[in-house]
Amino acid sequence: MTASEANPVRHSPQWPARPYAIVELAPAELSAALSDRVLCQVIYGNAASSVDAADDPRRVVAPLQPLTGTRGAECWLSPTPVRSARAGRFAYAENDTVMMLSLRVAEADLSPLEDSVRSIYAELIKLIEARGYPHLLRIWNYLGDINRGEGDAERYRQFCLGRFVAIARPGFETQLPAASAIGSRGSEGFTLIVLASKHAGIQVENPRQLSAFRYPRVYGERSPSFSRATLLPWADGAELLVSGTASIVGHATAHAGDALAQLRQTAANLEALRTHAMQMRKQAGVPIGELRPHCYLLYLRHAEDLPTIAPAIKQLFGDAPLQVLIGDICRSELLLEVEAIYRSATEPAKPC
Ligand code: 3EB
Repeated sequence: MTASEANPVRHSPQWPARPYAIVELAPAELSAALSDRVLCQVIYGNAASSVDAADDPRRVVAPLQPLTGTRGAECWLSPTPVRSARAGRFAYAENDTVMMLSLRVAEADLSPLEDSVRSIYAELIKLIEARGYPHLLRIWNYLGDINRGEGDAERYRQFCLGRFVAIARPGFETQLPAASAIGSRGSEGFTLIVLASKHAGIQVENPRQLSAFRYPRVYGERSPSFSRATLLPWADGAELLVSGTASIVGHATAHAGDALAQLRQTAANLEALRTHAMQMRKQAGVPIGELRPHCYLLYLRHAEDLPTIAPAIKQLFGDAPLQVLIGDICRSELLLEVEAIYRSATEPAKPC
């Protein structure tokens, strides 16, 4: 046994219990005033028309239309009262362990895109550091017309460039958050939703995929700054927050144009990541236990592909809740992408 294995606590601060629960709300439940336990309410697509999102900084509209299920919103609840406010262009709520932030920027204020994204991310980093939640755990980026533009002028690539310039600093490639970057059609502008924390998450990469931050030059001037997943060894059970995961093997797109084959490849990628994360006991400082699916979100480019993939969804992803949203994926050959949360059964955390 090495010294670090014998005394893992010295290297990993004590983690509290998971400081949020995620619940689904039906569209009819949205209009009620938010209690002091709400960290963030993410309202999907058309459901936004039934509520005034501007009345509370904790409400944010994700401009993507749900295709299945009854989801009107996803609500992040805190076990303790939160403080919420606006700061610059951001709105946020915090509970002394985590902070959730959101921002919405109109298309008119996004030009040029690279510079705008750079200043948005710089503002984000400044804000979380000032408030004492300096660790980015999970980010959702929703950008109108994400595939518009040719080659390096494509909006996703311009976005990646701006994000990289804001985030890059010595050692940043070991502290990248999990992320999704999805295109909203028919809704311009940029929406950003962020989970930040006082504790640094453990970055997880996928053994079947080249790390996105190492993608070669052909995919853009600067590579995408995100990790495949963030592992959080909460005292009441580990949690794995998984980035949008697509049919990419190594760095190459697999099964261009075939939604069903892409779904199978994506499921295999998720399974490899989950298995890999369960082996990261040493980094976590505690046994992780069996990480089981808690929920999935599938972004689908073409609604018409749903009947083709629906039977396979059930077969590949089982009984965990799975929501389908219409959204564009950041490589035009990709037809779908799946993000996930896995959690291990509650067990007292004990040192390895
Ligand atoms: C990929 O694996 C697919 O740029 O933040 C997935 C998740 C993807 C996040 C991002 C991009 C991002 O490269 C695309």
